Amino acid sequence: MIGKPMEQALNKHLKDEMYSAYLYLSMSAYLEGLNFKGIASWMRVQALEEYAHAMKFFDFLHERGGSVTLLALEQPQAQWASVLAAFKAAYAHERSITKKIHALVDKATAEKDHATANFLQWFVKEQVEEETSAETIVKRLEAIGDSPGAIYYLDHELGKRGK
Ligand code: OFO
Repeated sequence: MIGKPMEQALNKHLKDEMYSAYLYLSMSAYLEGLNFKGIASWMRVQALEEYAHAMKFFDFLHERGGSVTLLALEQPQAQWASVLAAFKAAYAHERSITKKIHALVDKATAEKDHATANFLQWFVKEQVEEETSAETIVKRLEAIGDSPGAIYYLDHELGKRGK
């Protein structure tokens, strides 16, 4: 049975993962508005992945005999200055999620909650991938600069994700 402080911390993080989904869905809507259908689709797939992350917390809490409490989500930002600005925000968001995951690992270790510490290892690994994928796109967009041909090529390429 999971302890109450850890139950609360995992419920808070479940919300953070749902917020990640909400934020990326908002970015997807922004990108649709710019008519970058492929990049918008990439973000939409990312939002679904975040929902799946949240559900891992949902299921783990139940498996451990804990309760799930769905907390209120903040309204995400809706506009960014550019596609690059949106991806820089996504990269910064992933880095903040990594810090939160690491803090949860520290908490689980301090409380000798080995089951939770083990569960969180999947997320430690996942965050390495999440940061890399956001950072790679930021670097590509920085290299592209104002070249319309290159950004439409990227739009086409990112649109293949999940298809
Ligand atoms: Fe983007 O990895 Fe979950 O939040």
